[in-house]
Amino acid sequence: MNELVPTAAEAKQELLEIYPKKVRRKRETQILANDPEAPPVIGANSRTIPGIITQRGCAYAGCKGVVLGPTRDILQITHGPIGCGYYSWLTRRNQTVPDELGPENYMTYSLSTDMQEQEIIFGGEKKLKQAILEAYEIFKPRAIAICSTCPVGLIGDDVHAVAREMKETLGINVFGFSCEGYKGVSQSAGHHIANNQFFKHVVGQSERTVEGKFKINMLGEYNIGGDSFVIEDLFQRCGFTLVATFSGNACYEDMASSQQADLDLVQCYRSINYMAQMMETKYGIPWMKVNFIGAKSTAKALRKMANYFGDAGLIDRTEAVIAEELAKLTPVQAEVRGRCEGKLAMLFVGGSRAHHYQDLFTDMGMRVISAGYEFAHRDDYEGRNVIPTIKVDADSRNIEEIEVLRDPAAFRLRKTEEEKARLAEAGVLLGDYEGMMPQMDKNALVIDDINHYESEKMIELYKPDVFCAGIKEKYVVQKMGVPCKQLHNYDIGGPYAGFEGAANFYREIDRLVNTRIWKMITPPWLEKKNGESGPPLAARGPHHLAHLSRLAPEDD
Ligand code: CFM
Repeated sequence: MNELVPTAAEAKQELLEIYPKKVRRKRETQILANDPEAPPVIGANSRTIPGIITQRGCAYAGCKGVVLGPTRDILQITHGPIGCGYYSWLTRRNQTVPDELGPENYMTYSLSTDMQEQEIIFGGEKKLKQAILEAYEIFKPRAIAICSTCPVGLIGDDVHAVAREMKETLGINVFGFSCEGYKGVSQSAGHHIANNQFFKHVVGQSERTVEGKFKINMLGEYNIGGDSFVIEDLFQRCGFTLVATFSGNACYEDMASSQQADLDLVQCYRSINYMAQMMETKYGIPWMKVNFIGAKSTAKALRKMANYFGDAGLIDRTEAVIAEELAKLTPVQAEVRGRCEGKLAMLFVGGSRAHHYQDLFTDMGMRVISAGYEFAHRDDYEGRNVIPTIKVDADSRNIEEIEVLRDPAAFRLRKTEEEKARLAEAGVLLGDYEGMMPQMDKNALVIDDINHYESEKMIELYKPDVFCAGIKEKYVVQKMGVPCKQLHNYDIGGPYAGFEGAANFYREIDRLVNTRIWKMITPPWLEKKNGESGPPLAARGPHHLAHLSRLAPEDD
């Protein structure tokens, strides 16, 4: 039995071996040994090869499920056959607390036009109108959003025309999303489509004046397992005024007045960077990349925010909150470190968590030996500076790029170029994201759009102590004797954001990697042919990772 784990090159070779030539040529560009100093060019955001079992979702999932889904009082109607509405119903564990600005909560409902063959043949617009009227009668919402599924685009229903007509008839905001599942190559297309429509139809629609001194928007935080609640609490204690979150625990009114903020925070860069850029162009709001996953990264984000505003009182309060939280967290960190230090993690998640959650593992002294996104773009891996060199293919060209101009009435320059340069010198970088690769170890394997076969192979080759992925992978992985932590919906866990969330995560991972149950499971590749079991995975001795040279971890 080989006690040594393979080098990155050997592992890559093993992963690719099974593929026919053409497939291998493509996957070769998507599986890379990392170099944090000079991130290699990765093949990303391209079509999955048919026949491969990808973990990706569709554009409808990215739009309806991800960006629109977490809002509580925008009534969402799925125009399509019932399955799309049904399977996007409450599966993402978004939470919300209604308040006086948005007292309704429609999250527990799933509304669909339930298209039948009749509508596929003769058109579904009539049924959509009827559904909107019916929904309005029952709920009297302040806004209705219509999400398109594949057949809507295929048969040519004009959801936007229906939305305009209904807006006129009902006197409330009604808007549609052309987020047919087949758009683009993954849910990433749906994010972009959602950003565009939110920007066009919601941002700037409210007349209310938001009071508060240090006004911010939180973009790309979707309140899975209560993360937003933890972050909101930190903001409040430090003295920031949160105008809107896109879109965790958000209501229509919040989002409609978000143009009044003086700083946009971008957490999940992949799903919402479009919004940040459009807001900056139209209203003059600068944006800053933050990460509230991990103790060090949370502290860093809060400090950057306070320094952006530069107010002494705000800076002091922020420091006091950080100190108070770290005093509670440090003993937990020390305790779990004793049991988790040096253990190995792999993360294959969506478009930002594969990066963000590395900070939590670093806090615990664990090592990330491989990570990758399902649907991110090159900038999420290599950093924003590569954007000009990204080849735009036909799939991306199909997604609308809306032209945004400065709004002469609403534009207000928050920071001049000199002020921005001064802030950058002080470590407060605006409008930038350095990507995942610069933060990972040299020679760690970076894998884009990992598929089912490769996941199994990676576990066999590296025997990680924990594998982070989603529900599609979870039970397959656990049957191999390796714990799988779901980083999409957190299973029943969370929150994991901020300091409080970090403590939850440390404890949970500690339990997962140190429980003895895994020692009782024999992975399939060790099973003997005659039905007799070989030694369990955990009996295979320590990991040898000589080929990974450690780099001092830097937060984003
Ligand atoms: Fe952003 Fe997300 Fe993610 Fe995402 Fe997602 Fe998600 Fe994700 Mo699942 S918006 S890219 S499309 S952080 S639903 S809350 S966990 S794949 S890594």
